[in-house]
Amino acid sequence: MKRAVTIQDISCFGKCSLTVALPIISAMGIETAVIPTAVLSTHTGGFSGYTFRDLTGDIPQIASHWEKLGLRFDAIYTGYLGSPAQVQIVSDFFDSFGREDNFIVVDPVMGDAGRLYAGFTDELVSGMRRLCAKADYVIPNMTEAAFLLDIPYEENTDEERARSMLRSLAELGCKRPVLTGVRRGSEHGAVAFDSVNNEFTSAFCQHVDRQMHGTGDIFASVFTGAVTLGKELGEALGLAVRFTSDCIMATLPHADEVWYGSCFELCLGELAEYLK
Ligand code: PXL
Repeated sequence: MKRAVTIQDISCFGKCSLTVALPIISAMGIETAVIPTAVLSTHTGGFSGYTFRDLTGDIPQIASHWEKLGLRFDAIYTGYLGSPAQVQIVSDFFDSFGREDNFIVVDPVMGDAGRLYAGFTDELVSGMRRLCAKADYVIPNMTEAAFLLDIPYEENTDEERARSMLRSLAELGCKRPVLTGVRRGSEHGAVAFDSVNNEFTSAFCQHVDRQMHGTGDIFASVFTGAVTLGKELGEALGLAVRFTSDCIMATLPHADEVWYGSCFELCLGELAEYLK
């Protein structure tokens, strides 16, 4: 059985980060260990007054116990990290648990729609840039890629601009960057660059003009699960685009009630079928 570890926060209410990654990767038949980086009452998108308990100090202790146990992971996948100090500690975790025969996915969760999430600073952006350099795969959205590359955010980025951004992302040091939020006519999708083989792949689906929280986490979780199961980059990309799009479609009838996140639960039972 394959084993992954995912390192991100728990937003107690609101569907994102660990409450998305854990069920999705588990549903793909992969043992999923977690390191919660913080506990928040809700995610930070669009609310004020949420609680935030920082668990940065626990991460090295968990890592050190796991080292004594000799634990190994086929995949290490990180998402939302709450501070530059946490980014550094996660980078140390990569040094301890990254191996020749496993891989690292960094989803540099930092913002959306051209803006950084609440509380995020330039220092976090530079830390995330360094973390991305250690990853085998990075999965920024358009906003995060613009911050990582220090270029203007453009909402409507086509495949050609996406390819040039992906080449620049690879220059940061990551072998296989994946860029989400790419537009192709009435479609929306993701483009990936395998800098080792100098190959691009892409996957698209119908664009839905609605912001939905947590879809980046759904995409990154399915993508990580698929690569953990040994799928090729193009297939993993296709699965992640398809499942994310199906979750968005399943959410639309409930869209007035579910501003805390998308209804991925309605599709979760089918996820194993996508892998056949
Ligand atoms: O979905 C990304 C995410 C994860 N965790 C927290 C967030 C967000 C996005 O806003 O606030 C706490």
